[in-house]
Formats: sequence, structure tokens, C-alpha cells
Amino acid sequence: MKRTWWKEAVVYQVYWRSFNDTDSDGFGDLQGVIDKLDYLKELGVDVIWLNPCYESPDFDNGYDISNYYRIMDKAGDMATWERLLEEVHLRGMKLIMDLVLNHTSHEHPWFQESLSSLDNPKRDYYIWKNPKNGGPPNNWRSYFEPSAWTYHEPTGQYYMHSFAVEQPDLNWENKQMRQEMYEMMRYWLDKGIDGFRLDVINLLAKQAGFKDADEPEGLSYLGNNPGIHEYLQEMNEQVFRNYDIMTVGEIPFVTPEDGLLYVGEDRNELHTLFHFEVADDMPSWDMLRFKEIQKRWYEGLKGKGTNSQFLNNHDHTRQVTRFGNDGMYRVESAKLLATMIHTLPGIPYIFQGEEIGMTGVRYDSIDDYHDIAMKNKYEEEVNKGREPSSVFEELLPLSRDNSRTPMQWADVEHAGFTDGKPWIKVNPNYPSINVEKEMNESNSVFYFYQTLIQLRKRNPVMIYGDYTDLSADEPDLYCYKRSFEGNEWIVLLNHSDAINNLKRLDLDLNGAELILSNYPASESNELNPHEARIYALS
Ligand code: TEU
Repeated sequence: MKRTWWKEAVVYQVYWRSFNDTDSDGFGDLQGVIDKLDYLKELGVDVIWLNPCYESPDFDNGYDISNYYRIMDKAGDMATWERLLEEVHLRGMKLIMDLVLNHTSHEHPWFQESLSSLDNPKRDYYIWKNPKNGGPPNNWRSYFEPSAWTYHEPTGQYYMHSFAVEQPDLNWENKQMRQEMYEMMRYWLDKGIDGFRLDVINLLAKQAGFKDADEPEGLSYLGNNPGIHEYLQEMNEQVFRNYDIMTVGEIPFVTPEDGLLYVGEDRNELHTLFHFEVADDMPSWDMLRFKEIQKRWYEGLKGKGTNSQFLNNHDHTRQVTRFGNDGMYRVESAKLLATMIHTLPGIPYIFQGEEIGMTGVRYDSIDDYHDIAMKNKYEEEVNKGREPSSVFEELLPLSRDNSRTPMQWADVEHAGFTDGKPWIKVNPNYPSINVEKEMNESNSVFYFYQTLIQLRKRNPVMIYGDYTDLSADEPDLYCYKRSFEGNEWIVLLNHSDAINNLKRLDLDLNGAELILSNYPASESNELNPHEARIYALS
């Protein structure tokens, strides 16, 4: 496969509202990101993915945009954003913007106009349908609500929303609307950004006929519908192909076969994608299933398209809590997961705080949570007459707020995130888990990430290497080979609280050089709990 800068990149996701607050309003801001760019440079990442910071009433933390051309007050202003871009570039890094094209905010002027009458030209920018038997047009659920439809009394129709009521879906069949979107995308690209993370991009095309779903709970009818590839090819032709950028599509419900249609190098659509077979579909760690997913995606995209590797973003519980051990082996486990993500085929992503081994949270009351997905689900279940405390308990482990707590900079008030009152409570473990502490310990998770990133710069085998699983049936051990132009690496992972013996794997490590380990270097056949090793064979 052709070498490109974005295949070689390590991406760091900045959830700015929880990153660093400089104006004491309790929300992180763009100036706060600027102030921490040297920290990110020291970590060594190449690309920053900035969560949406456009004008928004913030029902879904910026994923409900009311003006694509302005910066949200909480984040700052356009001049600060421009300085951010400049400062990122000055440090030799790149910036990709998170863009939501499937829906807008209900406060977007297009939607406001769309509400005004059946024949307003903006009516067709959204998806409006007549009632069916006095109720919604079909039985579709939305991600955040029991129905994907909301009735608008004055005009007597329902509008569709794949997410919250405040996030009406756009009608991509409308050519005029598509052109306005492409123009807006060129506006940002002409400012010099280096690409986009495209929110739920596979949801743009809706199922023809809007028929009832057999399994409304599954939601998969919302995505990958006929017409999506025509839209993306048009977007590529009118926007992407004219810039040297990186595009990563968020694509739930996708198989490797379909994934290739989005990111195949001969397809002229997107560069890479996030699939959710792990983050959304695998509630807790399942090694055999994880290996099967890796194998299927590797084989599906091999030589033709580029995958992405991540275990959580701002929508999921932090990886060391959900998939590792955030108790007695937190440090080892955080390093093991990092080793895995950075050595499997695909572009590695780091979600802010992961590089210091931040963990999920558990607050006492639903009032401490802000996540609209969790809040709406709580209300829905409680309204069914269920016991509130058991609903709460059920929703805690996967609340999206688990990853949204403020970045832990130091053992000072509010973890050094803000001088004000943080919009969401700081994880109480900040005195022991924070950046300052990590920077003062040579064995820290931070320096382990730094080493992994440096290794990637010098060893194309981590990027372009073929992948072979050498441990398919092992429930705790994961061992694989990467090989590229005569270089062979072996990665050994013991994803378990127990010691595991390597002998079971029948490996020949004679003469192999130990490149990296999260324990003191050892030739032992016994792998310690959560031990990770990388060997070079040649
Ligand atoms: O998420 C899409 C989405 O809802 C899922 O793929 C996600 O993994 C799920 O919420 C897990 O609970 C994107 C954004 O990342 C998310 O923050 C937004 O709320 C959503 O789109 C709507 O724009």
C-alpha cells in the first residue's frame, strides 16, 4: 500500500470542554488547548482531533450545531481558533475538525425556517413525514429516544431524528443542502485544517420507503443504506480530493466488507473509519472475540484500505476501567492496552487522559451526570415504572460521562482543570492519577506512550506490517507477528490478573531482541499479570 502521512500518524482526541479551562467558566476552551500544545508535542502525537466547537445550544455537547461558521462561546472565538491552528502547525502537528453532517441543532436557522410551513424551501432540508394511523410514520427508535420521530403540531407532520429531539436529521436527497454543506467544508479546509472526523457519516442516506423495522431496538436500519456511497463520492469529488487531508468516518453497524466500500483506496470516499465492533458491541473484555474481530478486519481491508484502532472515545467508558484492570494493575494494564492499540494494524487513537491511565467514574446521583443518552434512557425506564436506583445502577458502567470527566493535570483543586466550578465533577482519584505525577516518574504510563509513539516513527513495521495471530485459541494471551520488508516483530500480551506461561504458544524467540516491556526486562517464559512485550526477530 502507498505510504501516506495519515497512515503513519498517531491521533490524539481533545475533548476540549474537559481539557483545560483558562477563563474559569468551568468549561475547557480553545485557549486551554493552545496552552497544552507543548505537552502534546512532548507526548509525540501527530494529529489532534478536536471535538465539535461550533456554535451550539449544547444539548449533546456540541454535536447539535446551530451555526457551522462560528465558534461556540464556551470554547472561545474564531480568532482563538485560528491561533490554535497556527500554533498546532508551528509545532509540526496537524488538526482535524469533528464535523456533524447527519443532523443540525433544532436551533439552526435552516430548521427554524423548515418549521415555518410545508412549502418553505428549507422544509425539504429535513425529513418530514405525514402521521401514520394517527402516530409516527414508523416504529424506528432513535439512539437517545424511544422514537426517531417528533410531531410538529402547527404543520401536522413528524420530523426524523436519529439522536435527540434537538438534533433533526438532514435530508441528503436535497441537492441544494448538499451544496451548502460542501461549501461550508471548503470554508474550513481553506482555513488550512488537515481533515475531518465525520460524525455518524454512514447515516446520511435513509432507508427508502421508511418502512417499519423488524427489530427496532437494533437501530442498524439507520445506517449503511443505498445512496450513501454516491453522497460520499460526490463529497470527495467536490471537497476532499482537492486537499491533502485525512478523513476518518464514524461508521457504526459496519462489517469489513461494507467498510471497504467506505475506505477502499480505489473508492474515492474516505481514508479510514471507526467501526464499533469493540467499543459499542463488546460490553466487557472477550479476548477470543477481540482476536476474531481483528482478524476479520485485517483480512477484509488488507492491502486495500486502512483501519483505525481505539478502545474508547468520548462516548464510552475509559478503556482501562472497561477492558483492563483499573485497580491493582492499573498501570500495567494501561500500558498493555496501549501496546496492543499501537501495534495492531491501523491508525492508533489516544483519547485525552488515556496517556496517564485515567479511569471511569462512579457518582452517587443521576444529578451528577450530564450525558443526554444516559439521562434520556434513565427517564424512559423510570417512566415505565421501574425502580430508579436499579435503573441508575444499570446505566452507570457505560455512561458516556465515564470518559468526559476533566483532564487530571495535578494534585491541586479540581485537578488543575479549572479555577471555577467544573461543568462535570472531577474524578476523585486525581491526587494519585495526574499529569504532573506522571511526568515525574520515568516508569509512568505517559512515558510508555511516548516510547510507543517514538517507536512508530522509526519502525514502519508497526504501520505497514502484515499481521498474523499466533495465539488464536488462548483466552488470556494475545501474541501476534507483524512483518514488513524483512523485519519481524512479535507482540506478547498477557491480558489477565494471573501469570501465564508462554510455552503454550510454541514460539521461537531465540536471538530475539526485547524492544519494549511494561515490566523490568526478563527472559522468563512466565508472563506477569498484564505484561506486554515487544520483540524484534530480525
Ligand atoms: O456518536 C455516534 C453514536 O451514537 C455511537 O456510535 C456511540 O458509540 C454511542 O453513542 C455509544 O453510546 C456520535 C458522537 O460521537 C456522539 O458523541 C454524538 O452524541 C452522536 O454521534 C450524535 O451526533
